[in-house]
Amino acid sequence: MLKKKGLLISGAVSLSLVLAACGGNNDDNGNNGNSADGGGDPEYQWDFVTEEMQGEVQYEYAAEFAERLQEKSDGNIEMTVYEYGGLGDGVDQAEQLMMGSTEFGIVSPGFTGTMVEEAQIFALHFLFPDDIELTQQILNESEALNVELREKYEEHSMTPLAYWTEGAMQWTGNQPLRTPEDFNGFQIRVQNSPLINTSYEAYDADPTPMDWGELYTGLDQGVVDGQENPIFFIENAGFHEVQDHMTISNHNNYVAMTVVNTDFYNELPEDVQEMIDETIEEMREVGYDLQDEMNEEFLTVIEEDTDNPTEVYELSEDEREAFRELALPVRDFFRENNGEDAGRILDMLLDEIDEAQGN
Ligand code: 6CS
Repeated sequence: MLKKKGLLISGAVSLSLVLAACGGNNDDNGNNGNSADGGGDPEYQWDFVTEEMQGEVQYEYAAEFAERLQEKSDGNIEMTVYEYGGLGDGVDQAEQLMMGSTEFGIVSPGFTGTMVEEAQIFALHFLFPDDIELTQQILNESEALNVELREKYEEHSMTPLAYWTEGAMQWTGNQPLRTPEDFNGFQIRVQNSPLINTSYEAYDADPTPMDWGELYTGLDQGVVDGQENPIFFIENAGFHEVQDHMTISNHNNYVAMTVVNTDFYNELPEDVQEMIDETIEEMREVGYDLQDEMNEEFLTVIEEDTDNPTEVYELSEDEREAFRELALPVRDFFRENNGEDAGRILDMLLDEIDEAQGN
């Protein structure tokens, strides 16, 4: 059995050491003080940290983002893109963005669950439409997220420039997961967000926060019984190798954010900010297509992997309804426990979702 995770992490660590050795002395804007006349060093040298490995959605998004900015700026902007592990785990990376030691990053709201209370909104199951394209449209246009939640993040010096989907989340387990009863006492690995815990406690499960770097071994050794993720990530991280069952539940959407440190961004010259904003807009379609293609491709790979057989079961609408009923009261818990603006932001988002669905 191939331990993909072990191989990948050692790659990330060695990459970070090489990159750290190459780091320069930049000012607060990542400006190295050199002029940008041909042949010189780039005017700006920034870091872009991701939570995934080369070949996966976040890394490929970041690499493309970096390339486009380099081209647009005629080489004056150079970004170093880091794989997962290059600068620590998911929570470390969010903290570095907050402190400004990293300029850009892709952050899963689950890793900021203890910093920005209202951001735990993404932990609510059955909130976004099942239609991923429509969900992406809502993520692009939502005022609740792009104005109100953005302000909440900015209080912690992180500016989410875009929210984007990495696909619907599915469950894997060491047993079939078809009814809420199947979750009774089931130890499910979750990201470090209290509301994700509450969402699983609603099914009587036993949620266990863990970084994904420890998850392959955790599943293999029975430290946890299962986990949730989009299909491409389940395959790429090799979780299906150590799990016998995968449930197509579509119980939530995996939302990632492209984040920039707030002070760093606000202090950039206007034309540089515009270049960044323009690239963010272009990347919406690129990010969508990346996850769309990978989620489709890797479902087939899992289904056809005879060396590591995984029983794939798709929940019926009635079966999903049993989970939805238990998940709905968690919205009230969110309103009451996740910051003074939780209820207002949730209501705004629910109205926006209704409108997008034509209700
Ligand atoms: O489950 C996780 O923690 C990881 N899942 C994805 C889809 N991306 C990175 C993240 O850290």
